[in-house]
Amino acid sequence: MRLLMLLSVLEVCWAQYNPHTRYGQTSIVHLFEWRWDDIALECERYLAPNGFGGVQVSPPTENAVINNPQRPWWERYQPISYKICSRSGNEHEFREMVKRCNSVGVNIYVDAVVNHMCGKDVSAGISSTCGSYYNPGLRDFPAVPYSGWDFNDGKCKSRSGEIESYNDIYQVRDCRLSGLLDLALGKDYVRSTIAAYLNHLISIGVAGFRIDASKHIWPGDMKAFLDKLNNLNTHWFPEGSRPFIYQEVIDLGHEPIKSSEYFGNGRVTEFKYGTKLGTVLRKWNGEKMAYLKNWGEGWSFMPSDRALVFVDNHNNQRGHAAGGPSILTFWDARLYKMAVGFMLAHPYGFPRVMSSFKWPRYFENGKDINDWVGPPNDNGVIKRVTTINTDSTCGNGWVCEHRWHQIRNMVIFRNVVNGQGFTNWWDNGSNQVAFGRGNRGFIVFNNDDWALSSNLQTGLPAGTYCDVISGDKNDDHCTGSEIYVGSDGRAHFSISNTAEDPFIAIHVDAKL
Ligand code: ZXY
Ligand code: CA
Repeated sequence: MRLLMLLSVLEVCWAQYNPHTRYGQTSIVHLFEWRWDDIALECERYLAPNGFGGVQVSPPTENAVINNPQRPWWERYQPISYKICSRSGNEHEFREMVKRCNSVGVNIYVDAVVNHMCGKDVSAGISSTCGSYYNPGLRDFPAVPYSGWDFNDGKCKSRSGEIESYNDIYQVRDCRLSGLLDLALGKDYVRSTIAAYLNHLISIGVAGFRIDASKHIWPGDMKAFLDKLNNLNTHWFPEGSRPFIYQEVIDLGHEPIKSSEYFGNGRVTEFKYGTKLGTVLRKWNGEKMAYLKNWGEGWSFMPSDRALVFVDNHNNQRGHAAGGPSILTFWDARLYKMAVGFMLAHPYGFPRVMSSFKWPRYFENGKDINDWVGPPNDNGVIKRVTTINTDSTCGNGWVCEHRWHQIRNMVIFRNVVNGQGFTNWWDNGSNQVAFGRGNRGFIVFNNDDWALSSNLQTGLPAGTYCDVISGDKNDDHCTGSEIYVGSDGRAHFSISNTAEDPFIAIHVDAKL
């Protein structure tokens, strides 16, 4: 009996739901389209010192070079081989990044594009990031190798061979997603080839995978290749650690395919999270922050221990893939910081922070005609991330939301309150809310059109705390505002509705 209990505890600890972050780090950041050498530097100079647990990196494989439009970001979602060779760097640079990030306790998670190869109409040749030959028309990818037998052309039952209806679960899994050649994941050869690619990355030292387009893979086929994966490299991780798995399933509740079908394989992206949080903060559809009291499963989200949560991702921030108008991004910086702050303070799910590049957003008839634009580059070569030391933000077109001090300090807040419950909720029945995390941290928001001035129970020990949104704790003083918690745990908060950042967060590591 005791042994069984121990085994089940071990299972939870080492299983595919566990991100294996180190030192009690509780979130990860997506460094979208960054070069491997820049990520290595960022791990050392910024992510490790500020408590980030890991990085989701862009797909590392060789991909089709698309010239019409000119090198879009989405070309990296059109693999043509599993050589580690992309605009972010070669295999040597990738290995150096993994080694340098692991050495400072920051994990690497790879975006794995395994549902498909490139589009069927891409022309044959060597227009690929590593010069490998491929012929999509003939289903020939000799650098893998894959041939006609390895695709679902025969299995797909739609008239065009494309996914024509998301109401037909067979089409969604067996047909082409906007022309992308659909791999036959029912075949053992394809499963083994994918597992060999992922095992290569595991041997290099990565900690897990985002499985792109998971909705388009049968859950059983997913399980079949995941079961072939090795445990994580014991040079960096405890013996018996399974790779962390989070599956990209866009389930807003309107399609027959449900996130829950994938829970057995690992975590799943909760797309309702950012869609709903954006709606609440924008005060659309009569939503208000007071309704966030039962945020999480109470909003019919998936179980917290299965959820990978985010305010925006690389698709929906530019209107792609379930990118409804409610999604908040760096373009709406004030509300965005509140949303990310709320996400990081709230115990629901495992959070991923987005880090973007700017693009020349331009709406025509409600659509951003530049939604395809790729990362900052010189003649196709991705630009380095330059950091501006005075405020530690970024230049060269990189947004670096993870370096905004409000977001960085909330990443730290989440680590400080790790393991604490959701306590001392307060709201004014409108858009002023507050909650604590046990006796470790407390956060207050004012999204109303009038000032907040309230005496609230924080649950914290008496003392003077630095607000980590308006500033930092610097040795023996606060660079922003100070909050005084009395011996009864209560404190007075005032937040102007016109404040640059209308929220305040305090925690025990920022107490004077
Ligand atoms: N793209 C534009 C132009 C090409 C890329 C587009 O209009 N696509 C047609 C709509 C289908 O959207 C796509 C979805 O997943 C992808 C796509 C894709 C996954 C990929 C590569 C892709 O085109 O090109 O690896 C998609 C899947 C869903 C869903 C909604 C959208 O509910 O299950 C895009 C690119 C989107 O819109 C994209 C790219 C990478 C991703 C992703 C979406 O990881 O999630
Ligand atoms: Ca498929």
